[in-house]
Amino acid sequence: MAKDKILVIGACGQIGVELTLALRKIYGSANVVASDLREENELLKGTGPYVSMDVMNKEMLHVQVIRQNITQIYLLAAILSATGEKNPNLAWHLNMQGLLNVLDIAREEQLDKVYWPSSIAVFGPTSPKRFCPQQTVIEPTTVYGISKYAGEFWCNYYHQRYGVDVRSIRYPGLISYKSAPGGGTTDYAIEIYLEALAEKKYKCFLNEDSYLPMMYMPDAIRATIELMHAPAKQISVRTSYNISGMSFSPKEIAASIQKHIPEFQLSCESDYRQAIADSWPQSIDDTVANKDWGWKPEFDLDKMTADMLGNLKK
Ligand code: NAD
Ligand code: AKB
Repeated sequence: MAKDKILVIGACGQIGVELTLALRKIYGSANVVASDLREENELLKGTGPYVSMDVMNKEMLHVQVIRQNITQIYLLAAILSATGEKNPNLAWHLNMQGLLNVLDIAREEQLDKVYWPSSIAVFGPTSPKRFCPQQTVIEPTTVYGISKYAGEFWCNYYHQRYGVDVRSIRYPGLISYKSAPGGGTTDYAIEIYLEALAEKKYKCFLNEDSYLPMMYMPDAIRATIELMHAPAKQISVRTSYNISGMSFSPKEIAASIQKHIPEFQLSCESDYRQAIADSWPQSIDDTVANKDWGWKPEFDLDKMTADMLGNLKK
């Protein structure tokens, strides 16, 4: 069997940097090619091969896949919820065409596996607010959510029709300290830690009681790798899996920070992102991911806060 050779597209983003480093530990540095439109991220420099590439340029992507003997693609390039609402056409175009380019090449070159993340943004105001199940009413109201839901069905289609082994997770809002977030509604939960350390206060763009599903990056990276390593016969969902980490509001994350920085103060002034947050569920039911491939989160809010603050101080 051919050796695994992975291409990560969007490797310089919030997830891409950490996922690329984790994959390089598993598969060996030379076997994980990082790629992005942007300049190579500082944390990736010297850790393995890097190519500058636009996922919208299908020909160039195809050449790279053949030239580098790629067997798996992790596609992370996308426009997230808040930025998407500012430029809906661009978000739709990148989020759809980027995925279709990758799925087509995976089919033509008979790649072993493809990973593509969806989001809790597929859910809309008519979905259940609490413990939102895997299969339910799904009527997204953001362009980002619409593109993710359509993407899920393209993944399912390429699997059913062409046998492409494409796997996907609906990530909650991800919190991390290594690379900056890319324009999401849940980004406040990263900014709050940075401002707590720098200014001892933070003005949040969501109301203090806006509950959202969230996850610490180490759990998200582990979930991704566990899903990709699971035997194909265990994967019953070819659209995208719900996974859950934790749920909290700005008021609760502030209280968790105050256990370490008692003088920290939260104020709130909601903007256009409030409507996006209000359209999403507050918590997620991940029973199916747990049953199929054993998913279980490790981090709760207080454990994440201690780890975030400890690492940011360093
Ligand atoms: P990000 O914005 O931080 O990173 C995306 C990367 O893609 C950037 O480095 C960007 O330069 C690159 N990119 C953009 N256009 C490109 C193009 N045309 N060609 C090549 N690269 C391009 O995003 P992220 O937070 O790392 O998210 C990665 C994926 O995970 C996305 O699909 C996103 O929807 C999904 N997701 C993220 C979260 C989260 O909280 N971060 C939650 C749910 C789902
Ligand atoms: C966003 O807020 O857009 C992302 C997501 C939940 O997909 N973090």
